[in-house]
Amino acid sequence: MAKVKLHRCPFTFIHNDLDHCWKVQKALDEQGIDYEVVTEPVYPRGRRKDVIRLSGQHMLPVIEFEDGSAYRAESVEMAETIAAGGLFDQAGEDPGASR
Ligand SMILES: N[C@@H](CCC(=O)N[C@@H](CS)C(=O)NCC(=O)O)C(=O)O
Repeated sequence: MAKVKLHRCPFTFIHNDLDHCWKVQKALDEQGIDYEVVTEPVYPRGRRKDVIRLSGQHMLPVIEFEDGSAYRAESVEMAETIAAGGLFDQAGEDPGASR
């Protein structure tokens, strides 16, 4: 299976569902999806240049596919999509479509 990049906040030590990035990371783990973590700066948000380039907005988490496309939605929806096995259906989609 293709590897994805999880662009997430730097608070990687928080392992509970109050953290939006962890929620999505946990879903990737549970599905056995191979991923690389890319930690993004907290402030200023304008420093998240890759995130903005990929998804047209600055919120995290964002998943980057090998084809350079990205997936960003509310973290709950992202986690549900991943849990349902639908992550790779999002590749090549407009990342703003479900924001
Ligand atoms: N409601 C959003 C919240 C996402 C969110 O707040 N993500 C944090 C990182 S865990 C973030 O990007 N914070 C920086 C900011 O608010 O600019 C979701 O569930 O996806």
